[in-house]
Amino acid sequence: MSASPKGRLIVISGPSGVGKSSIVDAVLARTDALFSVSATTRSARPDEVEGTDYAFMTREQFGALQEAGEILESAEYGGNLYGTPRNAALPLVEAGHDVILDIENEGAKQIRATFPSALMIFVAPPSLDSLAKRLLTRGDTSDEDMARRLGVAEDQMAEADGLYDHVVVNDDLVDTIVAVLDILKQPLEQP
Ligand SMILES: Nc1nc2c(ncn2[C@@H]2O[C@H](COP(=O)(O)OP(=O)(O)O)[C@@H](O)[C@H]2O)c(=O)[nH]1
Ligand SMILES: [Mg+2]
Repeated sequence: MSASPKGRLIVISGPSGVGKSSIVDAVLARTDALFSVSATTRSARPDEVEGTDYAFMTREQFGALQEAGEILESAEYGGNLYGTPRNAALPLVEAGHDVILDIENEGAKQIRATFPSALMIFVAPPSLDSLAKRLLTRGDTSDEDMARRLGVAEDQMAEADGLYDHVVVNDDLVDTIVAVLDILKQPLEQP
C-alpha cells in the first residue's frame, strides 16, 4: 500500500498591479489546482465573498491564529495583515491537490524558507513604466503610494531571480497565462 502522492505548493507573487489575480483565476479555471484562501484584516470589497476570496477577520482573530501556530506565513501590506492559514493549504497538498498561493514577496520568502520545494513563480511587469500605468488605471493610488509601490516593485524584481523558480513577464495576459500553465505542466525538478 503506498501513500497517495502529494500535491504541490505553488506560489504566485509579483508587484501589486501586475495582474496576479487575473492569472491565478485563469489557472484555477483551466487546471485542477485549488486556491489557498488567505486570512486578512482588511475589509471585504463589495464583490468579495467571505471564505472564497479571503477569510476576513479582526487583528485580534488574526493574532490568535498566529499564536496558535496556524499561520504559515504572513506580512503587513497597505496597513493590513495577510497570511496563509495552515489549513488553507497543507491538508489539500497532503490530499494530492496542487494549491496556489497568491501572496506578496515577503510571504513568498517565508514559504521558500519553510517549504524549499515549493514551486515559486514571480510575475514581473514588462517595465516599471507599464506598472505605473496599470496602477494609475486602477485609480486607487496616490502619488506617494505610487512612488512607494514602484520602489518596492523595483527591489523585488532585483531579487526575484535568486528566490523564484520562474520569472514570467506579463506583457500580454494571454501569453502569460499560457506560460504559467506550461510551467505547471513541467515535472517537479529533483534537488
Ligand atoms: N504574504 C501574504 N500576502 C498575501 C496574502 N493574501 C494576499 N496577499 C497579497 O496581498 C496583496 C494585496 O492583496 P489585495 O488586498 O487582495 O489587493 P490587490 O490584490 O492588490 O487587489 C497582494 O499582493 C496579494 O498577493 C497572504 O496570505 N500572505
Ligand atoms: Mg490580487
